[in-house]
Amino acid sequence: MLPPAKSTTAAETDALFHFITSVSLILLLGITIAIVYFAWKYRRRSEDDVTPVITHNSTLEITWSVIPLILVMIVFGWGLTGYMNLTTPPDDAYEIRVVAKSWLWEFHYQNGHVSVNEMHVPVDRPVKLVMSSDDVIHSLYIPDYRVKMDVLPNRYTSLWFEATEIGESVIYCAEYCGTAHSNMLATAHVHSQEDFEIWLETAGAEDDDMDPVARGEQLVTRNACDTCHSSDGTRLQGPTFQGLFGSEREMEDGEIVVADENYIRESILEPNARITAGYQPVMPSYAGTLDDRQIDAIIEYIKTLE
Ligand code: HEC
Ligand SMILES: [Cu+2]
Repeated sequence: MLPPAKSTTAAETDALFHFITSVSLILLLGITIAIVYFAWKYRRRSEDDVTPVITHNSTLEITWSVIPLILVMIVFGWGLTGYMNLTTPPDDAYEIRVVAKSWLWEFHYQNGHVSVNEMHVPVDRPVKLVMSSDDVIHSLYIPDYRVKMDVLPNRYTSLWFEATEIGESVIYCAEYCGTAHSNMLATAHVHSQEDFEIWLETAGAEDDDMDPVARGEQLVTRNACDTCHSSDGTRLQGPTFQGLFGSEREMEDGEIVVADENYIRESILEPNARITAGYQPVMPSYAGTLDDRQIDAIIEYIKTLE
């Protein structure tokens, strides 16, 4: 019933979960049978049936106190070791900075590369995520690894895991954070150690050879602009990119702005500088995420959407 266990700590978490579930089921069954049996056994048989006065039964009382106490201590001890293990990342963990924004995930690697809604990690190596939010509370949740941690504004939280299988797993936001919360999804890509190094070296560079329009289109997908902006006229959280370039846009305060290169650049870096009339100020800033060349490419792509 549980998702596949794909991290080094998942098996232990599952074992404890199964222990608690089985003990609860056994107790539920035992207590239910006892209730039904006693209700039948001690039913009133005649008018003058009188219940005897029983003051106490020490053996019984000690038994039903000690057994649950032992069970609770087992769960506590087991839970505590698991918790300590999950909160203490190994020293050699590879560190990734995670920034949550409504409604996307950014992963910043040690060489400066940033990937949006895609987390790339090496297999069989502990990875530590140091996380914070740019706006409201989010929560990073990877069911396959059995890890979940709140991501807060103005404070760092962290979690660690070691993936045991090459492949992909889903990353969810587990804290209701607004309209597009359910779209706040990312994918964990687990590579062999070698492929991970190659990915890290080439990920940022590879698109430099593409022509700007194709690169812009790719960046719009990779940076999750398309969760809020369509390219075909559909109204999503934000205005469509179709017909945007060169058009006159009305702002919330009545100002009319022509959507030229500078306007688009400002919209990407400082989305709250001017708010398009009829929309909520929910766009996250991409300052520090997109560099000038990438913004150029996105502008070139938007220009083609007439
Ligand atoms: C979470 C949703 C969301 C994401 C993600 C998002 N935007 Fe926006 N964007 C909006 C909203 C809402 C507005 C309108 C309100 C405002 O001006 O801030 C907007 C406005 C804009 C505008 C001005 C449009 C107009 O019609 O005036 C541009 C250009 C833009 N975004 C580009 C981008 C690009 C490029 C990306 C990705 C790098 C992106 N946005 C990602 C929600 C989003
Ligand atoms: Cu969220």
